[in-house]
Amino acid sequence: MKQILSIVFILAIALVGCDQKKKQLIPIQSLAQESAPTTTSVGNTGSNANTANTNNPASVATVSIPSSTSSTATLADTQPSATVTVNPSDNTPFTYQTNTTIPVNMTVTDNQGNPVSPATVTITNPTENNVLLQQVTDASGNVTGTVTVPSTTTQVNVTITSGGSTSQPVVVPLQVPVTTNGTTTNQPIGSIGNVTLPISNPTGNGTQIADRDGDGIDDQHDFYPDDPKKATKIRFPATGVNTISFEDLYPNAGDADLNDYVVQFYNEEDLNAQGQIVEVRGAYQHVARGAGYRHKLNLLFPNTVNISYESTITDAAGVPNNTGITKFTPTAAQLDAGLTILGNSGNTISSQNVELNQTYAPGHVAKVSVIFNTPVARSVIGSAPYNVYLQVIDTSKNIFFPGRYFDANGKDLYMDSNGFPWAIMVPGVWAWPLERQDIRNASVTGYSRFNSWATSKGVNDKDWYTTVTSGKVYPLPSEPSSLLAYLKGTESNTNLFIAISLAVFGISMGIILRKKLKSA
Ligand SMILES: [Ca+2]
Ligand SMILES: [Ca+2]
Ligand SMILES: [Ca+2]
Repeated sequence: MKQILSIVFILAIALVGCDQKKKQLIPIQSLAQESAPTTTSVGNTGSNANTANTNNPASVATVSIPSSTSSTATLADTQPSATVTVNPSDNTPFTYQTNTTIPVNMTVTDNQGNPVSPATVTITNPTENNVLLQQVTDASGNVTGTVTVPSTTTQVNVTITSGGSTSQPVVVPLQVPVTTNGTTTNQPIGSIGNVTLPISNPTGNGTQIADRDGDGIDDQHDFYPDDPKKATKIRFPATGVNTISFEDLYPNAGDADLNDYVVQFYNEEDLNAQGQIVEVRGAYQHVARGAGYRHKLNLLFPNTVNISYESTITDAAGVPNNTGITKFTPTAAQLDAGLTILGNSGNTISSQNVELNQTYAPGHVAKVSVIFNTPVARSVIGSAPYNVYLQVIDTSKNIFFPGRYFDANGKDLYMDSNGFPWAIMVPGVWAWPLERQDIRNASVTGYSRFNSWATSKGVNDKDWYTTVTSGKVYPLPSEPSSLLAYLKGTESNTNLFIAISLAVFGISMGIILRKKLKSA
């Protein structure tokens, strides 16, 4: 009986530390020995393995990243080679994005050119040590999806797991040198392409991998090793929160103080072994309302998805607020109308939080759960923060991020007459400008490198938000954000509650067992 009791107590203690352990389970690949590939050029330079395979500098070209290893016995000792595409003539308009989404269109082959299936492709960000994409190749060795990283990220790591072992990472640069008409410039890659393993038949002959739930992702890479419906957890941002700011005068240009409606948020996704999205969670806190209008923060998914949705609302102190949404399965019409994350902004925050003399009073917190009753590919819903938008109650206008909706002439409907967006996302806890202080105006801005970033169309000063002039932005308390502090509090309380319940359960089990022993 004592043994049973101690097992239950150990279980209880394990649960208290459960969050921490799960975080440690995220597979972190060792950093590669080699950094960027040797210099590549795109153009008509002939037969070198590192050059692009096009004679037309204006078209999409493929750049090879060579393997650093020659053929060796096992996958674990080798570094695969990879290709990326680059499109020197790409002129995607700058839309003030601080993150970058890169398509992945990959076929994994061995050194004989045969597709490798099954193989697990894992793409991580070595800077933030987080998983960006993970899925098993299909029968043709293919993997399709996207990875999303902060625009400051310079490289990602790709590893291949097959036949019970994992390759060394191949380091994929997110910018490559491109030579056009004798001029070499760094260009962003257009996609991550094929990966070739320097050995043959890595799947082996029925080599068993430890895969308790049989979903095809080995236990070491499986964030949910006992749940065959889930394999990978992706968090956005990798740690902490990001900030979303809206200007609310759409369709008129705003004053660019980027504080009319501000939320801090993060998202988490659970994916299955095929890389399909099974579940999305989000936490959002309303933190500023430098506006007269009232708003709602909504989420728009394609009306074809089959989901269950719920939103739990509390105030900043964790006291439940009855404006949440009970779990329901939205119809196509309800999906088209948008799913409410946070309701009427006239009620979700008590202070505007936009003047130096306004004491910070953060607003309501929404915890959102989206369960995909039918899992969907990444292409269906896109990347976090997905299609989140502001509904302005007073004007009946919806305000979206740029880059999504265009008129018949191709003009972005959500870039204003000055070429400025109504919505911007900034990494981390970001101190927004004071009321009516235009972030672009050199004499009042708190962000001296913002204009350089904007006028260079995102090429220079990608981390403009890290240079802040205090006194010219709203004086936010230092990190961690109140959202994270709040969530940390509620999560540890929940686990503590489970632990205490289990301990009580264990004690009662002991009592029952003792009674049984006595009566026997
Ligand atoms: Ca598994
Ligand atoms: Ca699993
Ligand atoms: Ca304002």
